[in-house]
Amino acid sequence: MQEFLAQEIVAKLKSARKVLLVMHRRPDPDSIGSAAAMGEFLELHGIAHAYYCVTAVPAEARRFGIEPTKVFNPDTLKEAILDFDVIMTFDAGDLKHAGLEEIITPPLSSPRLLGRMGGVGSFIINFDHHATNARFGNFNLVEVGCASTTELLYRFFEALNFPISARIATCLLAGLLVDTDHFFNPATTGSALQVAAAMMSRGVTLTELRQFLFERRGIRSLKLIGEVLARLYRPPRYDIAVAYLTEEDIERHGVDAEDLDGIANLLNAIGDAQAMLFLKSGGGFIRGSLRTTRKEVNVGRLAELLGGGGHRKAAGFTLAGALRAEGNCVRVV
Ligand SMILES: [Mn+2]
Repeated sequence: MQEFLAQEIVAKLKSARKVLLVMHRRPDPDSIGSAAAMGEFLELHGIAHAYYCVTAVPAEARRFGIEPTKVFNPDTLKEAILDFDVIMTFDAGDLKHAGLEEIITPPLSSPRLLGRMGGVGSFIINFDHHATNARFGNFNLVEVGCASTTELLYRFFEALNFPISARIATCLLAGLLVDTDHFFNPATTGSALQVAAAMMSRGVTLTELRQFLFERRGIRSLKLIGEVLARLYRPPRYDIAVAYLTEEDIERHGVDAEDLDGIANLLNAIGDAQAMLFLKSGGGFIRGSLRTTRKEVNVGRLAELLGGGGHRKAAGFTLAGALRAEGNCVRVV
C-alpha cells in the first residue's frame, strides 16, 4: 500500500469525532479480526470508536477484544449514528453486506445519512479484498491480491511503520487463516505466508488460534454434519457436488447455527466434481456457498449470475425460497 494513502487515512481518522467500525452480516474471523485490529489501532491513538454489525456477532469475537453485547445493532445505531463522522467497513462487498443500506445512501463523493438523519455527511473508508466490491466508500482500499482483509490491514500498518502488537497480530492471523482455509486454498500466496510468519514472530501460535476458531464443535453438530455429508449428490449435467442443510435440521439436532460454520470449506475436499455447492435454508431464504479447487473453474462468476458474488474459488449467493428434499436430490420451492 502506498504510504501517502495510509497517511491520508490516518489524518482523516485523527480529525474524526468518532469512528464506527463495521463488520459485515454474519461476520467471519476476517471481518471481526480486521475491525478489532483497527479498533486497537484507534485505541492506541486515542481516537474514539465503536463497533456495528447488522446481525449478531459470535461469542468468539471476545477473543479479539470485541464484546458482542457492546456492538451496535441497527436499532441502537439509529439513535447514535449522528455521533459518527467516519465509518470504516471491513470485508464487506457492498452497503447491504455491511448492513448499512438503510442507514446510508452512497453518492460516491459524499454519502449522506437518510431519513431523519438527512443532511449530515459521513465519510466511508472501505477495506476489502473481494473482486466484486462495489467501491461504495470515499476511500476504497480494495486489494484483490490480498488473501484476506486482515492481510490488507497488515499492509496498511506496515506502510505506517506502526508496531503491531501481539493482540493485533492475533486478529490479523485469524482472518488470514480462515480466508485461506488454513493456508490450503488458492488465495494462499507467498505474501500471505510472509504476513503469517511476521504475525507468528509476534508471539501468536497457530495452535492457539486453531483451538478457538475451529475446534469447538460439539458431538451434536458433528452428527448433523455427518447427515449433511450423507446427502451429497452430483447432478451429472452440472458436475457440481451438492449438499444442503435446513432450519429444521438445526432445530431437530438442537445445535447453534454458528457451530456449523465452515461446512462449505469442509466439503471442498471433494475431488471428483468440478465444484461444490452447499445450500442452507431458513427464514424464507436460501444461502448458497460455492467452492472449487479447480484452476479453470470460476465460481465467483456463477454466484454473480445468481445475484451474489465473491472470489473465483469461493463465492456465495442468496435466493428467496425454501428447500424440499426429493428422493436423493433437493429442490428450491
Ligand atoms: Mn475476507
